[in-house]
Amino acid sequence: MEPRVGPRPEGEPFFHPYHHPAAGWGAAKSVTKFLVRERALDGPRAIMKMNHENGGFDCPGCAWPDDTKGLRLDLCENGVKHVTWEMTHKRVGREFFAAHSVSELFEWSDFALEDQGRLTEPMVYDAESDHYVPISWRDAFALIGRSLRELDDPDQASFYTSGRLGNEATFLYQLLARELGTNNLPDCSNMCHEASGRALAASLGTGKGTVDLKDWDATDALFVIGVNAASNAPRMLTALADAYRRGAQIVHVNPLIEAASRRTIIPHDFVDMAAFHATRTGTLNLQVRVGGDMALLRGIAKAVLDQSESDPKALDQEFIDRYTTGFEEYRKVCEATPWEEIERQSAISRADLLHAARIYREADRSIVSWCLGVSQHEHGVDTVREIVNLLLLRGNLGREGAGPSPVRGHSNVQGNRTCGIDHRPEPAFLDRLGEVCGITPPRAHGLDTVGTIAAMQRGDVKVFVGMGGNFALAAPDTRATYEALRTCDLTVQVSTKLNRSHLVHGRHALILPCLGRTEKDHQRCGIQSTSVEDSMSMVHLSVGMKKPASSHLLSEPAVIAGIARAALPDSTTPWAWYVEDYDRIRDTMAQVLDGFEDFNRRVRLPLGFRIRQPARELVFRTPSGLAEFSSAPLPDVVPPPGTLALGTMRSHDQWNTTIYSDNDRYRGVKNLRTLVFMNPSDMRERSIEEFDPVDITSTAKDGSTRTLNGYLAIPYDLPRGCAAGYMPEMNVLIALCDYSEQSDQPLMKHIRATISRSAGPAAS
Ligand SMILES: Nc1nc2c(c(=O)[nH]1)N[C@H]1C(S)=C(S)[C@@H](COP(=O)(O)OP(=O)(O)OC[C@H]3O[C@@H](n4cnc5c(=O)[nH]c(N)nc54)[C@H](O)[C@@H]3O)O[C@H]1N2
Ligand SMILES: Nc1nc2c(c(=O)[nH]1)N[C@H]1C(S)=C(S)[C@@H](COP(=O)(O)OP(=O)(O)OC[C@H]3O[C@@H](n4cnc5c(=O)[nH]c(N)nc54)[C@H](O)[C@@H]3O)O[C@H]1N2
Ligand SMILES: [Mo]
Repeated sequence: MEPRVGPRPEGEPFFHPYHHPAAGWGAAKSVTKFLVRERALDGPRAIMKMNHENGGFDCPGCAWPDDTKGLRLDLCENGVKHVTWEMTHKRVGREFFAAHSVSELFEWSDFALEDQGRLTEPMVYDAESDHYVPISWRDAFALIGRSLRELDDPDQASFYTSGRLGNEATFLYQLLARELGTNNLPDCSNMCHEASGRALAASLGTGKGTVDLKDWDATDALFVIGVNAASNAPRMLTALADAYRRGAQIVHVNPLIEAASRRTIIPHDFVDMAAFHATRTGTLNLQVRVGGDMALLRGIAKAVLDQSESDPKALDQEFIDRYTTGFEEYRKVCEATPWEEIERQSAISRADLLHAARIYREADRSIVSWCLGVSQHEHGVDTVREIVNLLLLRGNLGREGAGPSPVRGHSNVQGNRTCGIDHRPEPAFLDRLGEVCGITPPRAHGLDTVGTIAAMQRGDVKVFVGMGGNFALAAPDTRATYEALRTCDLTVQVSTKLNRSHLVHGRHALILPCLGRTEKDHQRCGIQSTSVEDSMSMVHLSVGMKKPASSHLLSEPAVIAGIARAALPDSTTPWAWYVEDYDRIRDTMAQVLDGFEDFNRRVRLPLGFRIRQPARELVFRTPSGLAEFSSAPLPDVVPPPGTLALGTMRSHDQWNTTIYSDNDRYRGVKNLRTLVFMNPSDMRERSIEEFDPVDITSTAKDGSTRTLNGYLAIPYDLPRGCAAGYMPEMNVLIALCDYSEQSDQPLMKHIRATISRSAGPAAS
């Protein structure tokens, strides 16, 4: 049994469906409790500086863009928690590590590990005592440098990025890897939106969405697919409520009816708060089968095409003729897909599909927005391409209020890719990088997240560097990932807080503590700022304002430069000079990266700048030079008899592997994370009652099975044949070989599972 992830519950497991509006007083109460617990009572002062038009730091929470109206204090419960989590007064020093061995700490919950507070000084693993002991920065860098230099091949090292690394550090990090000679740059995006990037690039010649918040403000119909916005992008609630007030249609597509699809009270609407006045945030809910989104989208497209026979305005034929290719083939595929198949695969009735199609047809401008409910599937790429197909039918691209709008996760995950974190880099990018930086970048594709773990298993990766994140816990196949990390010669984790990845380590291991985004970054030429890019391609500066948690912390650029200088003694890259003044990094980036011309000036404009999106201007960098319809066949996603399609997701009170409590407010759950939400009929069929302990067994593509015992069953309103539970606990069930052939993403939203009543006790 794996150690517990969440804290020790404060009471008995509790479940009762939640009927209050999202955000509002529930959020305010939860924030207050959290501020008190973290003893971060200067939190509110810091929060006033967050996401500010001029200066201030970027919320390290999600990648939802800042409100461009400037005046509103646009923040959310989870953003506040995220910032206070970093600003906690608690500290982990050398005494802590002296008092607790690594084996002891391994038994602690993940909550308890992070709850110890901020890391304060570099530590190295001492195998003899099984403790982490202090090490100087210089010796730490020397150890990494030596380990990297001793490798037979630079491809024996792998450099992971979690999506909050700022753009400047990102650029230095990929430069380090490529100067060493490897494209092994796995990142959290490999588990997150890889499918979206690949699909958008294939269809439109850009890996990103094309809309911004102004478009959200102007659209007539919003389709929100596979995202739990109230918890994971709470500032979207503002946009949804505004859209509803304007009279826009808002269609939510999700197996679960999530809080954001109902009503909200926006915390910064003080009058609404005082009056308990809630605004609706949805006009139609479609409870799609897990993995059934492509069928649903095809159903809408088919209805629109049917309608076009009698109503020529149903399609934007002029747009289709002028800007797209592949339409006739797509029309044929839609015609050839029978309604019965669409209904069976999507679990949505034809009547509901026609209703959604009418909304889409009657809207002048539509936006389709999506997140992990779409991307973390075997057919994630085809599904995102189907989203684009649907948009193209009515020319919903390249004009105000219309287009695709993926919701990114980590605050700078999009910027990481823009700035070079890519295990499959474009040759043109490598050419420019080589030319400007005077290096010879490797050309062969590198390893992604799953590829890195598999290479460790084979003994092919020996040095692992984690630049933020919690690789051990976030990656699939927990037990296999642990074993893989333990085969490494050296594991290095650059982190702000203690986590599982420090305790699942190689023969040698380092914990390198770094500054957080809220903290002042003092370098030779003064206080430094870093830039980030949000979900809508806006790039802006972030400047920390807090005194660093410890005087021994280094910034991420300084850590990377330290490693580079030790690993590449003959490097002509001016690593130390770059770190003295990040403007110098930005000047180099301006020469290498598309859309970053005049970077230093433009990033200092009050709201930063938007990276040009060719597809937004109807310029398509595809082989045909046009937007390309795709005509993929519908996959069969109906689970075989007796099995369920089990998806993993976040609770309200967690940030990926960081767990704040055992509660999931909007789903009505308290004091419980080891649960599985099931359809009541599926429970009855298996003689399972509410809170019964159950065993969950997954079957992988290679036929191997994995089991979690003693999870508690919770009856929930979701389609038959579907079930859901929490990440990261359920990563135990996802085999390493269970990744999408289209995107290489682990199948985190579709585990083939059987569930039965346990003979044993409940998991604790
Ligand atoms: N507070 C908070 N904010 C976060 C995060 C966090 O952990 N906490 N994580 C950040 C990160 S890295 C990311 S990537 C995002 C993640 O944001 P989300 O994508 O919202 O993340 P999940 O919790 O995985 O929820 C996925 C949603 O998809 C639905 N779903 C599951 N399967 C399907 C399906 O087959 N079809 C459809 N249509 N829907 C489905 C689930 O019911 C759920 O509502 O949030 C970011 N923001
Ligand atoms: N089963 C399942 N698994 C999933 C998912 C899922 O839906 N289901 N979602 C996947 C997704 S979308 C993602 S993005 C990944 C997330 O994977 P990761 O990004 O690897 O994980 P996080 O939990 O976000 O990382 C938390 C850690 O980051 C460190 N940290 C925080 N702030 C900073 C900082 O400023 N600098 C540095 N250097 N470190 C910092 C802290 O030490 C903290 O412990 O998980 C993936 N795993
Ligand atoms: Mo993510």
